[in-house]
Amino acid sequence: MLPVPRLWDVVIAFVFFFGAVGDVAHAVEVDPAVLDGCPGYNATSVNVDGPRLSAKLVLAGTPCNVFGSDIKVLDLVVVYETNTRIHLKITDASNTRYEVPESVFPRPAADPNVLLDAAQIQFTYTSAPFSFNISRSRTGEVLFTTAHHPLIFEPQYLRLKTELPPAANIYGLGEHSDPFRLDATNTTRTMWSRDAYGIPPGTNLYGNHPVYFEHRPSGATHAVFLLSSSGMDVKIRGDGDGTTLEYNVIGGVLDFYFLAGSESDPAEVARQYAQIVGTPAEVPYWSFGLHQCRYGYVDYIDVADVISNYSAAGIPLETMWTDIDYMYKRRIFTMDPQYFPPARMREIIDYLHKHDQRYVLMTDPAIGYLPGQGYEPYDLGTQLDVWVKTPNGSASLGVVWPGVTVFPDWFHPKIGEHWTGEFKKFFNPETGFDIDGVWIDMNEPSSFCVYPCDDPQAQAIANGFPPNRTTPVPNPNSPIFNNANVELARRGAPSYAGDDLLNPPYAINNTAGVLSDLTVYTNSIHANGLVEYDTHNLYGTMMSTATHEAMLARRPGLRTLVITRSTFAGAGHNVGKWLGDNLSTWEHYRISIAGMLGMATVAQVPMIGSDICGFGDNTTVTLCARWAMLGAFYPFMRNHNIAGAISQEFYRWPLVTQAAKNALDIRYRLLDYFYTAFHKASLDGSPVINPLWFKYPTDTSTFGIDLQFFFGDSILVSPVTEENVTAVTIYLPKDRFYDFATLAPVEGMGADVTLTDVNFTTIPLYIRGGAVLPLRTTGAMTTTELRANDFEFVVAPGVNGTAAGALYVDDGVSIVQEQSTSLEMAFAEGKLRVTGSFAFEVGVKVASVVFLGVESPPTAVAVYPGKDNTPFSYDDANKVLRVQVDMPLTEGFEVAFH
Ligand code: MIG
Repeated sequence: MLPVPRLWDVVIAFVFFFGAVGDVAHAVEVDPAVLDGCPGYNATSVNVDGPRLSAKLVLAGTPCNVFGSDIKVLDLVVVYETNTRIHLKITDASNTRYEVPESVFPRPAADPNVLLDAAQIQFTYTSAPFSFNISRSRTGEVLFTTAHHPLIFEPQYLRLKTELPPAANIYGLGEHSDPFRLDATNTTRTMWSRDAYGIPPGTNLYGNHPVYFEHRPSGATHAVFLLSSSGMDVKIRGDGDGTTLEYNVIGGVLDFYFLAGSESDPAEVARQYAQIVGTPAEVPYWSFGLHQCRYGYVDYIDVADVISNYSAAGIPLETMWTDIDYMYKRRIFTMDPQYFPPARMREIIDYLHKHDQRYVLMTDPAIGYLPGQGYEPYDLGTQLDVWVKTPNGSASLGVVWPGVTVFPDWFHPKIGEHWTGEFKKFFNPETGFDIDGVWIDMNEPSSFCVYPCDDPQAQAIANGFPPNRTTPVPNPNSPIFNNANVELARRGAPSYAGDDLLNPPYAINNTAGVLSDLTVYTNSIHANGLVEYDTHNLYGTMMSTATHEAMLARRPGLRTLVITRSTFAGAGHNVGKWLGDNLSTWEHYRISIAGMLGMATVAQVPMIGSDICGFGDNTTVTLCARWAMLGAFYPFMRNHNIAGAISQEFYRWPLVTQAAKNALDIRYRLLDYFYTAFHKASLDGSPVINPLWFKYPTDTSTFGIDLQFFFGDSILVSPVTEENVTAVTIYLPKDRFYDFATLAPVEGMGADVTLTDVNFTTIPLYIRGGAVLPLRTTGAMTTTELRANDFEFVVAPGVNGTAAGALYVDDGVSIVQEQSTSLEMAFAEGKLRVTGSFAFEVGVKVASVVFLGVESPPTAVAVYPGKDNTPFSYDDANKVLRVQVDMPLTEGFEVAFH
């Protein structure tokens, strides 16, 4: 029997997406003069105790009450936490206000021995009216100043504004589809998680990372992080006289971390930010392989065909994915018996595992509201009482894929029991579906309802799907589940008396519309009396953590791969992310680089990638070919497509097949190089993807570049960026490079270079001088096979004639490694030294060492330990010396030539 096409998907997707993009924003523009005319505060009772300063801030005049009543007295606490970090917090002196809970975001410890004399940045202040500066100690340069812009602190409106240099170089404040360097003349970055089909620029998207890096032409970079999950608009405005950056926050407290960064090495600021949000999780080695996904694989035969087509085409497919299509009536933790019969699905998963391939399934947070129907995920969660609640204690309802739904409350003490329990059952390796990773979606959280949820459109969706559904749509505010615990749990929690949690006086620029549109109502209650209004932006990260833990419980001791859509600061410590519903357009191909830089480099979420060949709309052959190659340099490489669009697996067109094969071959050769970078990131937060200015911090031409980037520290990726074009103009900084294809030296002149004849199966790559790259030798259909390939070390000296690199090898999957191998490679004066620890049995050898930029053929080459006269070959055209070394990775060695 042929499966029936899932028309409902298309109908729902259409209605939903139409609804989402049809909404208007409700931004308020306030005359800046009104805000600057507010009285501000005076600092009194200032008390300094070592690295800690505290003060009372007392309202300094007639309240201006712009969006509520000015709070009369505030507490200010400033702590020098480390030599490079100042923590500044302003709260209401007399009322508890919401703060991001420690359970979600553990605060970094302060160095008890911090020395003020060694502090790289300074806090100074003026008492009346209160304002403060953060400046760089060595130079006195002001990095942040609130002078001239009074602080405003009202129950639902907090405003703090700094002045910055003209045309300031500001990066971050993601997630967004804006240029990597934000437009300093006019940018508003709104923080409010939103299901953002089509990822429009200038709008709030799925994730929220209220941190920015600011880079100065001197080469210095610092960062400012506002630890707040409240909705906010960060407004950047500027002209020739200067730039201002203004926080407009609708709740919580002002909780800032100022990071000194460095005067010469931008990566340092990323490492300092990692000290606050946590270093990124190490992911399994296999997760760097190619992932294939789509929405609309309508049955298990589709899934199986894709797996075999990849193999027939000779394209290495590491991991197969399945979207919500597998679920029975779109209910999580179910398998559709007709289209995805469990026995067949187990066969597919077994097949994949036997071939060293993997499988990933999607899970959504929303759980079908199906009382009395024997749907365990709902029934058990109801027993445990773990749903987000309305103010009167009933479950807060929405409309998502399964129809009317409830939403797990990740704050609930028993939610782990529920979520992990369902994972253990459904994804049980013995009796369930033995997935290798999880994809979590719709966790903004997304709902199809605009506010209030009784509008005809949402009802039409709910009534239309699933077919023959009989469950009525209850009014979400009706008291269905009376729950005494809610009131108990609220004791001691912040008071919201008088606050308007649905329509606050200051409306952030939420593209979805009002705060409760297309999500859980903002007056909903979480455990401990927390409200959705304050915690909305944490939902995706909390689901991520719960899912990471559920996966750990299934496979104890193994690293997890969880790919989430919504994130908050710190998410990268446990999970990876994809950049949501892009479109199959060149604009989205290009913006994917900025999106990746924003997450990998600034936000510390390095396991990141965009949907390759584009999610919405139809791709073109050349777009997909170019994207296969660009995507080979995303940390997370996944082809994904919307239901209804033309198929875009890499084997669909010969050109794309060839492009994908070429790029994957390079990616796999570089995999241990990249894995080594990831390992370093997990230890200290060093970025795995670098914008050009990270490597050339005083070259102002690099500051705005977001169509080129470094994969790791040393591979410059410069993709072609337009349709039907075989040329690209790129910037080559003043430095020594090597063409990755020919290995020939290339002198960067600090100027644009136009590359021509870049055919549709080639992506321009350069090795940055100064690197020793541990490449795998070519040819592998899985990462398991790849790990049986020998190494080839490529020595690419920089302008000063030296080069250095590292190689880290472990078992690729365990959280705790009993043994690992960690090498350092250093080259100078014709000699490469390989040293390190060799505890992990790598099982392969370094077959050859390739020296680049060797001006003339050597007279002799020696390998130690080994023989004095080692065979070599020399390529005069490209200045490449190739030495066959055949050294096992069990001890150090040297290769010298003269
Ligand atoms: O409302 O699961 O971003 O990747 O294919 C759309 C179906 C729901 C949105 C995700 C997309 C996924 C789709 N999902």
